[in-house]
Amino acid sequence: MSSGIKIFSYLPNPRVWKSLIAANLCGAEVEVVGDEPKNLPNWLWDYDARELTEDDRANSALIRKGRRGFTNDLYKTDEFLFAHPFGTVPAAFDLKTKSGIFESNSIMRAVARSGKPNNLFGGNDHVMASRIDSFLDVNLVFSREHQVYILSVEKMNEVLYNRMKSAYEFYLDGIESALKVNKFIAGNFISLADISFVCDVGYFLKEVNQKDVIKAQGFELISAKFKDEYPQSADHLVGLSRKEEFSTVITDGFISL
Ligand SMILES: N[C@@H](CCC(=O)N[C@@H](CS)C(=O)NCC(=O)O)C(=O)O
Repeated sequence: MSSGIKIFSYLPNPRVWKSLIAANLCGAEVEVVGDEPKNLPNWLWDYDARELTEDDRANSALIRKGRRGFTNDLYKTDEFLFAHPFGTVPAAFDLKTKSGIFESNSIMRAVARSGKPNNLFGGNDHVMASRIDSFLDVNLVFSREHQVYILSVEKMNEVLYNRMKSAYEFYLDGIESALKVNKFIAGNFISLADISFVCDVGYFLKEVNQKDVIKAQGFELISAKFKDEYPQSADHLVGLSRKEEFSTVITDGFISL
């Protein structure tokens, strides 16, 4: 068992919440370091992440062009990029080995594996563990489409909109079907599949905050009829978000169904 996990990220971040919720459910140790999104260009991205000093700013070897979600230059150490070859946040480290763990679903899985014995990730049941991973893989595709959609929301076009709509329908059709036969997404117990669902679908429903921007460009909110089209998913989302392990992590008002 590892000694715990440290996560560096912009905050608040639903992708970090996945790990914090998992930690609450399995008693794992998770430390979070970070700042508001707009401030991360003023941080040194490193195992010992911290605000930049004048010397850091003068060190051109640290400067990397933001590639996904950041347009400014970012200051990342070589050690950070060795541990995190894709250079993204949330960026997690195993506290004992300093090994890098990236992708929010994988970080959450590492947290679950580092906690007290639990079956959030499927435990010793390899088939169930793989089934949970299957849900997480589909969730990542949905979440990646969402990231592209949000980053381009002010310059919407037909192709982008239809890609998002189809990723949304694909993921939620599957979740709705799964919830028709089981109480939880992967089976009859709570798993990482449920946690990623709450964080990523909850995040997607914030689309409503962009209603005017989307409508002004001639498009409708993709999630406008979420509750009617996906009733089991909506109930599951609300039910889980009210549980203490979730509600103490999720920012107040995030899930407003
Ligand atoms: N699918 C990844 C998304 C991570 C990601 O794309 N992070 C972006 C910010 S939203 C990033 O760190 N970009 C760094 C850069 O632009 O260099 C996850 O779930 O962790």
